[in-house]
Amino acid sequence: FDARMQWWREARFGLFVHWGLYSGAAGRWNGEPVKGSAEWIQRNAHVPTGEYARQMLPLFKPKPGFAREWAKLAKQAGAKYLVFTSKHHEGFALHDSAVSDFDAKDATGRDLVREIVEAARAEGLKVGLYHSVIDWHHPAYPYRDFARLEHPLPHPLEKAGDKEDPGYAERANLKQYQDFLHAQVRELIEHYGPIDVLWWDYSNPGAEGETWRAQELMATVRKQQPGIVMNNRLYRSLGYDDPQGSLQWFDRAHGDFTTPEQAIPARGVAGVDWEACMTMNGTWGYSALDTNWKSTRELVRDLVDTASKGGNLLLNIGPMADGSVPQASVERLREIGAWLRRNGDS
Ligand code: JFZ
Repeated sequence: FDARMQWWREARFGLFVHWGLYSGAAGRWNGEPVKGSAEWIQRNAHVPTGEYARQMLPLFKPKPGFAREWAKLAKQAGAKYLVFTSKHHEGFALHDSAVSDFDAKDATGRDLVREIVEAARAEGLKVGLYHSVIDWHHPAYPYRDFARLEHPLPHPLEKAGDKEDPGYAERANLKQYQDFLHAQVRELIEHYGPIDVLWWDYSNPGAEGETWRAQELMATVRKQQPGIVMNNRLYRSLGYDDPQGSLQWFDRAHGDFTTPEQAIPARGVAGVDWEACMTMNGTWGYSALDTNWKSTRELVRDLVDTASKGGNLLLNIGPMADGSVPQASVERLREIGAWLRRNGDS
C-alpha cells in the first residue's frame, strides 16, 4: 500500500478535467441559462436522454492537439498528475467502447482517452480516469431515480420521470447495468497501459458499494493494475459534502484515499490519505455564464493550505467542446506554476 501511494503522497497538486458533451451546452439549454453545475445540465434542465444526445453530439468537436495543450498546461502549472472524465454522469464515454455506441470513437472517429493518456505521459505526468458509476444514458439505468436500481422491478412512476425517460421502470435492470459498468471499466484498464488513478464518482445513500458490486470491481482493477490508486466514491463514505467528516470516517476498505469537495478540511487525520478537489469558479463542466473566478492568490493559498495539512489539491478546469481551456483558467494555472517555481518546487 505505501509503495503504490508514494508518488501520490509526494505529488501534492493535480489537474482535474471535466469534459464531455455537456461542455458544448456551456450552461444553457435551448438558449436559457440553467442553474447548477454545468455538467449536470441534462438532469437540471430535465432533458430526455435521446434529445440530449441529438442536440449535444453535433457540438462536440475536439480540435487536433487539444490533449497536448492540457498536458503542457498541467506541466506549466506544476501539477504532477492529470485526472480527466473518461465518462461523466451523462454516460458519454471518451474511449473506444465495444459495449456502447455512445462513445467518442463512434461519435468522432477518435479514441480521446488514448489521446489524453498519451499526451499526459509525454509530459511526464501521472494520469487518472474519473469514471462515473452513474449513467443517465444506459437503457437499464433509471436516469431519473438511481435509487431505483435497488428496486429494478416496475414501480408506480412520477410523471416527470416518465416524461424524461419513458418506460424506465420497465427497463431498469441492476444486473445488466452492473455488467455494463464492469465491462467499460475493464476496457479502460486493459487497453491504455498503466493508469495511475481511478477516481470513482459517485454514490448516494441507497445506491452505493454493492449496488455497483464495488468489491469485485475494485479487485478486478487491482488485479490488472496492481499499482493503481483509487478513491472511495464507490461508497457513500459519510459526507464528502462534509470535508472533515470525509477524513474522520474514512474506511480503507472503500478505497485508498478520500476526496472532500470544494472546501479544505480543518486538519489532516493521521493515517488518512486525502485529496481536496475544487473548481476555480462554481462549475466543473464548462459554462460560458460562470465568470466567478477565484484569484490566483486564493488558489495558491488553497494549495499551500492543503499541502500543509498533508493533502493533495486536485484543481479543476472545464474545457470547451473543442477542448480549448478557458483563458481565465490558463492564466491562473500559469501563475500558480510561476509561484511554485519561485518558491522552490522542481
Ligand atoms: C460529483 C459530480 O456529481 C459532479 O458533477 C462533479 O463531477 C464532482 C467532482 O463530483 O459531485 C458531488 C459528489 C458528491 C457530493 C457533492 C458533489 N457530496 O457528497 O456532497
